[in-house]
Amino acid sequence: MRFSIAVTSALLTWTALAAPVPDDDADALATLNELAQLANQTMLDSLSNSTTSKRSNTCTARNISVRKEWGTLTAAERIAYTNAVLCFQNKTANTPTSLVPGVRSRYDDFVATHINQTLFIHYTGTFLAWHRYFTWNYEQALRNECGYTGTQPYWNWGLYSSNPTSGPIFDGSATSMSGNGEYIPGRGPLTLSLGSYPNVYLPSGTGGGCVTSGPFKDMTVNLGPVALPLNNGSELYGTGLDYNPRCLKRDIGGAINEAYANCTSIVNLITKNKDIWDFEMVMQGIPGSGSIGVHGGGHYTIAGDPGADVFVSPGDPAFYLHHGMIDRVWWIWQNLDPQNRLDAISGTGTFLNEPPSANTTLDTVINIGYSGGTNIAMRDLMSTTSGPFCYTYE
Ligand SMILES: *[C@@H]1O[C@H](CO)[C@@H](O)[C@H](O)[C@H]1NC(C)=O
Ligand SMILES: *[C@@H]1O[C@H](CO)[C@@H](O)[C@H](O)[C@H]1NC(C)=O
Ligand SMILES: *[C@@H]1O[C@H](CO)[C@@H](O)[C@H](O)[C@H]1NC(C)=O
Ligand SMILES: *[C@@H]1O[C@H](CO)[C@@H](O)[C@H](O)[C@H]1NC(C)=O
Ligand SMILES: *[C@@H]1O[C@H](CO)[C@@H](O)[C@H](O)[C@H]1NC(C)=O
Ligand SMILES: *[C@@H]1O[C@H](CO)[C@@H](O)[C@H](O)[C@H]1NC(C)=O
Ligand SMILES: *[C@@H]1O[C@H](CO)[C@@H](O)[C@H](O)[C@H]1NC(C)=O
Ligand SMILES: *[C@@H]1O[C@H](CO)[C@@H](O)[C@H](O)[C@H]1NC(C)=O
Ligand SMILES: [Cu+2]
Repeated sequence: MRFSIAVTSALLTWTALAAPVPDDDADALATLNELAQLANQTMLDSLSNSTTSKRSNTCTARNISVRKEWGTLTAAERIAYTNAVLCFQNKTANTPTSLVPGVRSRYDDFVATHINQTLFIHYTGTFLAWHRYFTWNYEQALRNECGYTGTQPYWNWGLYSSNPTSGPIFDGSATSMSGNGEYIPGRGPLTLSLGSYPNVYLPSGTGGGCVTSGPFKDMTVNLGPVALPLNNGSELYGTGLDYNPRCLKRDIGGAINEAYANCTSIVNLITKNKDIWDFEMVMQGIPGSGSIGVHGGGHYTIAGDPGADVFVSPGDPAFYLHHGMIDRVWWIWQNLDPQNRLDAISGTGTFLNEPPSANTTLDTVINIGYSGGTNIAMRDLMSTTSGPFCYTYE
């Protein structure tokens, strides 16, 4: 008896030391994992059931590909991924320089596309599906053009949320996505302005300068800025399309991550918003509410240049791990009630419907320009196991 108590408390101590989430968030992490398993099982069951399946699936439970959290990848798998990204940054661009003078690589094709379409893919009915297609094409390009054999990893923001640079994604090691920028002291908050809504002030992180170590230490950011908030109340503007080579800057910190993208906030987003409009607005932060949602939470945890620039944010390779998680959260939400949620769409084709535009529907066609892909209808982007897709999440 004494022995088993001693063993149990030793295990608890070990768990507490190794725990990547604070105690008050640990239950929410367990709940999030349960929700993911339930969603996954429902989805896998429907793959082989023509009664419940809303689509003809070409995907089976046997050959579906599985996207994983960065921390669960082996060191070799992480390095294979970052090597593929470096390779992609060294491949010739498809975008004509007559259209975008600053593109220097295939990687930049994706950045240029996102810059070009920013006002038609955020706070729109296409937001989730567009970023699903964008991220999937990036994953496919890494595989087809750079020999990557794995899947797109994701960043579960709730892990290490109070100290993200202590976690495996941002610890700056050779097996990370590179870490923080060099610390630049004395900076004020990041000021986010959105039309006539009150400003949102976000605490600065513990970096601010160029990334100092890891795979992307020597990376060159070529495009941007378009609208880059600085930590002194002003914003740097540009077209974003000209050649503007500079280092990758980050300003990672725990305050934004913990306040907006902890496990509890992820679980609440999924469970408290039954309607797609509420779900996608809470995820992106309801303007005027003061919240930036988990979407803003992830982006401004990375921050820096181009991470804090809404237009140019895919210029930081961590973007795709962040949007992997955005997609995973949508996938969980959808598959908790697929009959009602798989095809749920709300919103229009313009940022906060400004200027007013038509409602997005299943027939709305999107594209990702010179990044790749085709013109594709929303209908084909709603399920991760039909249309072009055949993947699930761990
Ligand atoms: C398919 O789903 C229906 C409705 O949920 C269920 O009644 C049926 O048993 C399922 N069929 C199979 C083969 O699992
Ligand atoms: C998975 O297997 C099914 C049935 O064999 C096949 O039709 C489909 O093309 C496969 N999909 C992938 C992505 O391998
Ligand atoms: C970039 O590509 C060139 C030729 O395509 C190759 O010689 C060079 O080694 C590559 N550099 C890196 C860092 O992959
Ligand atoms: C903020 O910093 C930028 C870049 O260092 C500088 O150009 C700008 O003048 C500063 N703005 C204010 C209001 O201090
Ligand atoms: C977790 O996130 C929610 C919503 O974003 C927030 O209200 C709460 O204060 C956060 N928890 C911590 C410990 O910061
Ligand atoms: C667009 O969607 C809104 C909100 O769902 C709805 O009230 C409106 O009637 C729709 N407009 C058209 C033209 O379908
Ligand atoms: C930007 O979008 C417009 C309108 O969709 C398109 O014609 C143009 O080719 C796009 N440019 C790039 C670089 O993708
Ligand atoms: C979903 O199913 C796949 C395939 O069986 C599995 O590898 C993966 O871990 C599952 N994910 C969850 C969250 O249960
Ligand atoms: Cu985006």
